[in-house]
Amino acid sequence: MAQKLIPELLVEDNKFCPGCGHGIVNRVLAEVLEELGLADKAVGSLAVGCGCLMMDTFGTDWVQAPHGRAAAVAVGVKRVRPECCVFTYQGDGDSLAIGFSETMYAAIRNENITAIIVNNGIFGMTGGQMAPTSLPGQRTTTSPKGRDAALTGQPLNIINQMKNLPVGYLARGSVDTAKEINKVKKYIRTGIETQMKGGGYSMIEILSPCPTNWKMTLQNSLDHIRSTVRATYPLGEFVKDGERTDA
Ligand SMILES: Cc1ncc(C[n+]2csc(CCOP(=O)(O)OP(=O)(O)O)c2C)c(N)n1
Ligand code: SF4
Ligand SMILES: [Mg+2]
Repeated sequence: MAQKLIPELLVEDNKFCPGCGHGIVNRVLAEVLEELGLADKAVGSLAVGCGCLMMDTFGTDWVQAPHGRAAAVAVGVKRVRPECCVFTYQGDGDSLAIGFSETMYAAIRNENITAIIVNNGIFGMTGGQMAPTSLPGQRTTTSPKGRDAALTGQPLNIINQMKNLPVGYLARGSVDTAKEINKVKKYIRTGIETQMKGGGYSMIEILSPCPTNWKMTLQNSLDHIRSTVRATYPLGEFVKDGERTDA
């Protein structure tokens, strides 16, 4: 019988909806931590959102922060246990709405942690409300006629907010194709390596489908990321070893 190559860190099947991008990000993160020999040294910080479902299924140590505060908690853990690999795992609503201040100040202080932000353009867990990342015209339960950018502002591009700061590593990936998933893995690996060599703050934003709240099939969700979402949120590495790659 074929061997199942599942990382040992994935101790149970995930609890996400079928087709959710969180499951892919979980898998890639588990592979990176194991390949770098960090599985026993990793401490995750999460707060609210569908990502929290991984607390039961992803076998690292976890700290549950209040809504939005995962970065502040991760900073505390890293400062007292600098030998640990400390990461946040958050959705766009949690990290960029109520948690925007904590997310930004960890970057402004160039704290030596790795932030993973799963951008599905919506508040997934609570039923599909508008997030700071929702696209203009995007229909959500709180913008039933489509997001009006004149009223609610333009979508928040967190990499643009951070890329002029003295941070270690910034990248944006997507799980919409196998090729991009491989790049997400490379980005997460580089972010964690940056942290472990004391290279400062690293953040990897990952475009991800929420077929349930987008009310789309998985295929249409992936096509939508490729055809539309990526135009607002371009993919690639933006800061590496503390240097802008596009400067
Ligand atoms: C103090 C507090 N206010 C509001 C909520 C409701 N809440 C739960 S998850 C969430 C945001 C989820 O969106 P996101 O972070 O984008 O994660 P996703 O589920 O989309 O992955 C909110 C506002 C809460 N749990 N606690
Ligand atoms: S609601 Fe959306 S983000 Fe949450 S598990 Fe389902 S597909 Fe994933
Ligand atoms: Mg979200």
